[in-house]
Amino acid sequence: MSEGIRAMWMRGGTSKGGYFLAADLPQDAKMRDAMLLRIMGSPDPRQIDGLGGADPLTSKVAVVRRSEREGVDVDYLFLQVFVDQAIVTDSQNCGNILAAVGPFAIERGLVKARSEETEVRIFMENTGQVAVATVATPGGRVNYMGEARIDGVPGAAAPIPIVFEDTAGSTCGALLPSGREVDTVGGVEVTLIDNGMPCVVLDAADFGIRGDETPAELEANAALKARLEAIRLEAGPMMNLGDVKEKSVPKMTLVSPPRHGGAISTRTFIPHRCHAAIGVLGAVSVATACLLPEGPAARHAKVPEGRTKSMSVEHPTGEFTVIANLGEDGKVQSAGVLRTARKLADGVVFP
Ligand code: NQM
Repeated sequence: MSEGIRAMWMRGGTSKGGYFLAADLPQDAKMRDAMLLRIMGSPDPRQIDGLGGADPLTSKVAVVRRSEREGVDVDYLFLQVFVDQAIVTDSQNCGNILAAVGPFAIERGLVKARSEETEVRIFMENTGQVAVATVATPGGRVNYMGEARIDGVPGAAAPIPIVFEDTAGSTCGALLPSGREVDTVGGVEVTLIDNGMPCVVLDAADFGIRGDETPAELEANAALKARLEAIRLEAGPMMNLGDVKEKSVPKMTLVSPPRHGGAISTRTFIPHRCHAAIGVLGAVSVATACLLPEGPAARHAKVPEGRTKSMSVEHPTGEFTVIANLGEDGKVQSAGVLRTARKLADGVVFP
């Protein structure tokens, strides 16, 4: 294949990847996935023959199209391209890559920019929910420069606030797919939860670790990784996800007491590498677990008062604030997050 494919390379939040118009990719999913593996250079731990960055966080793809849905601007399909296996999966969503979908849609002319700010309503195909992103568009053009900072990304950029609604049970069909706040899996108490991202919440202390170790330390702990994977494989069917051996969900989040004044401290395996920060919808799900009366998160969480809760989820490179808006029933109705994005390259890639 020598003909190039049009793509934009972008950082979205703390992730990075290729952004494609759906019409520019093969319509057949098998052909599309084979092409994306070639573009990223997978399978290969170094992805030396492609554009992937040898890390799950930089081996990601957004496929975007104009939406035909009422009240929606664009449809966004997220694809995770595995680094060292020939797998491309749509079994998870990604709230970080989502952050650059608004700017991309405006740049490609799918959404007309207004002056100052443009609201982009994005249907997330992986999970079937809508996210609303606000993009800075002074003079009708996307502006990436600004003063907003997010932990895990050096420097500052234009803020992209994103609001999620109705994310409960996004993939698992229910916020608590087992019907319980606490289950015992692999001999430890866990919370199986999905408020936008299927997550298994575990108490770091149950694994003989503090919970504030570096990702490198945790990744070097083979016994920990083996135990987490055994729990994950058992949790998959309990979460209505079936056999998760070749899926990137559920994520495995180890929680411990907050160290820096936040609500909770986290270390998340996604699921085989330890995240340098935490995923967006992963953070929303873990923040929601903190609000349950029982479970590993509730054991350690410091929850602020009020119906609008600013929940600071601590992670290896700082913190991630989730603004959780609770309804009268005490359940999370919507969640707001702040992300930034950057256009890195625009051109033609050769599969
Ligand atoms: O949870 C990594 C990321 C993600 C996913 C992962 C994400 C989310 O940081 O919404 O953003 O959990 O695989 O990009």
